Amino acid sequence: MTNDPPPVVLTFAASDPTGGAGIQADILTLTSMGCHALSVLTAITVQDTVGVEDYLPLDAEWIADQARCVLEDMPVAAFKIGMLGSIEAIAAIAAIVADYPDVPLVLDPVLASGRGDELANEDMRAALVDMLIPQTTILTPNSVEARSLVQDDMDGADEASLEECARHLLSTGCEYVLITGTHENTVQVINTLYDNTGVVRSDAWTRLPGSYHGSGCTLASAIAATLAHTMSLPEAVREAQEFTYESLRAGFRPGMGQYIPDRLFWARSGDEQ
Ligand code: PXL
Repeated sequence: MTNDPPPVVLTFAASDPTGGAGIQADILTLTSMGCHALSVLTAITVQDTVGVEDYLPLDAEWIADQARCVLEDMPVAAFKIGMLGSIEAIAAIAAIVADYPDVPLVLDPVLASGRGDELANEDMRAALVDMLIPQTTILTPNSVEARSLVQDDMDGADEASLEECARHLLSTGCEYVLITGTHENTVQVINTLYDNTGVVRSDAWTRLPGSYHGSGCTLASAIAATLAHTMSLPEAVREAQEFTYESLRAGFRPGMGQYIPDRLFWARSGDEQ
């Protein structure tokens, strides 16, 4: 154990009352990985473990005020951005993170829930590409989101390979893209990290049988945590995937829908009892 204070990570995300995804997932993940979470709420959702019923974006000024207030008080070691709720929110957050160019930024482009409920419209997708991706250290789309993000301004996007999507996303200004392969028709789940030189690393994971709520939020927050602990980016991505995989493997099904990852899997292991 060390007495060093935990690194501080600011997450911009929406509330998910199930505790599976959203800001609740981020706070759990960051805390479990030894960080202190600052949590700026962007929207409120109404959902259960089966599906999203509705959402209410918060006023962009309220989002900006929440962030400015804590940022003037505390230095942060990383930013993580999840569901945004509105174009105005994207613009407000883009203006804030622009004031902290040296702080690593993990952008999880939340376009839909794992079950396909839409959480961002076409204009918001364009705003993400224009205003936030150019400031992003690492973008973490799943393969469906990666294809969706390039579909408006890439020739032949429909037939593009994931590598071509990654190359296009990198050309819009982020430093790294990690495309996750849960939705691909492969035996194992293959997650691939790209930068401007091509593939940086590719990790294959046993495909778990359940359907999980909040796996993307967990992975992106875990990367923010490992970066905040000053790991190199490829190592940070590897470590974050291990944490996410263990959380999913320990997942539980508290309701009638999807499984929820157990971000505190290590605290509940039976070894010491
Ligand atoms: O997993 C993406 C996601 C992010 N944020 C919120 C969500 C979801 C998926 O349902 O509800 C608030």
